[in-house]
Amino acid sequence: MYTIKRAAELTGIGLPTLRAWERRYGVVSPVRSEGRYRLYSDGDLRALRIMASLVDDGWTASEAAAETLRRLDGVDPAMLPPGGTVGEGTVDGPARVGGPAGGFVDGVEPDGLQEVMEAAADLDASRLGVVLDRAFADENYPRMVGGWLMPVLLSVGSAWADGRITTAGEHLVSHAVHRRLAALYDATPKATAGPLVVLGLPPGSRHELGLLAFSVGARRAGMRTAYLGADLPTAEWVGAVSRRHAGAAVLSVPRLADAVAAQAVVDAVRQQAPGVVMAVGGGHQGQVAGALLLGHDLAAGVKALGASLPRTRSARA
Ligand code: B12
Repeated sequence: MYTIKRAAELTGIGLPTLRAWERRYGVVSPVRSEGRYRLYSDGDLRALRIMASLVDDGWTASEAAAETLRRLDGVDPAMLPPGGTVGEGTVDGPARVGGPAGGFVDGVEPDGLQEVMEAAADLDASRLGVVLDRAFADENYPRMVGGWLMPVLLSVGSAWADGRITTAGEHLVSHAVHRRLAALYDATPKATAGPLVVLGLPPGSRHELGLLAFSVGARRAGMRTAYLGADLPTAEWVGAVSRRHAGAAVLSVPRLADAVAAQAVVDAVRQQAPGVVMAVGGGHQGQVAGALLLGHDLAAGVKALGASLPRTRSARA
């Protein structure tokens, strides 16, 4: 059993939200300790992750609560074992992703999604590698990222939240994707002139795949980039931007929980280095004020960033 603090750490959901979802929507009913403290079970955590994932994907809280209970399908969350599955427990890909309207581009399931899900469930690294290598061979990089990679990652997240794949299965996929994006980044010729663009995540934020994919696109467009990765403390952002005389700093805000830290970075850099273009991407970029919003599309975001730089670079095909 987990205390409310530990449940918040494990699910990424804030304490007031945890209490509100229990009180208003009844998605969990944690038992109480002798001292009347809430105690969450593994099943409660699973219900909370499903709810969080749906809300993150744009569902209203009440819709998300109804869907969470539907997915748990009468199974008492408290009875589910850690890593146990919900419903039939088959790995058949998500029925829908990204909210009530569905999240796939044009409603079409990405090619090979089923294989990714099965490979993740079986922890089959070779099979996963074959599917990823096939997808990464697409010469149209923005299409591969927006039309294939991001929908696949969202599906992996939903399957993990539903208990259809384990944390190990999710890590297998996200690390394999990370290695391929990092290899592409390193293989892209580096620009030697033009303003430097520093890219990274706010402190506490570890979801870097969207930003790394964007960094590859920025480098391919001829921008001079320095990718600093996940969980960068605010003082380090200020130091890096000032020391390297950066022209722009790009942060991703993948979760609502990352918005406060991202705002602190934007404010601190703007105060210390007012001439630097501050830009944000990721699902919750709209929660950050005083920065250029790069949107959700990689190619459009790269273009918008290029246009905002003091001196733009021409795109390489
Ligand atoms: C892989 C993954 C991880 C990996 C990340 C590895 C890595 N190196 O990045 C690891 C294991 C570290 C991880 C950890 C956690 N994760 Co996680 N993770 C994911 C997963 C499956 C994919 C994340 C991803 O890459 N998304 C990228 C794309 C797919 O999504 P996006 O950020 O919304 O971005 C969109 C656009 O904005 C654009 N974009 C993205 N970045 C940028 C940048 C720019 C500049 C531009 C222009 C565009 C752009 O592309 C996307 C397409 O629209 C998601 C599922 C999901 N729904 O995203 C869960 C998910 C984000 N994780 C979740 C959780 C709960 C966690 C943990 C709290 C779990 C835990 N107990 O430890 C921790 C928190 C870590 C932290 N402090 O940040 C939840 C978040 C729920 C919530 N509402 O907050 C999710 C949604 C899973 C779920 N369905 O419940 N995770």
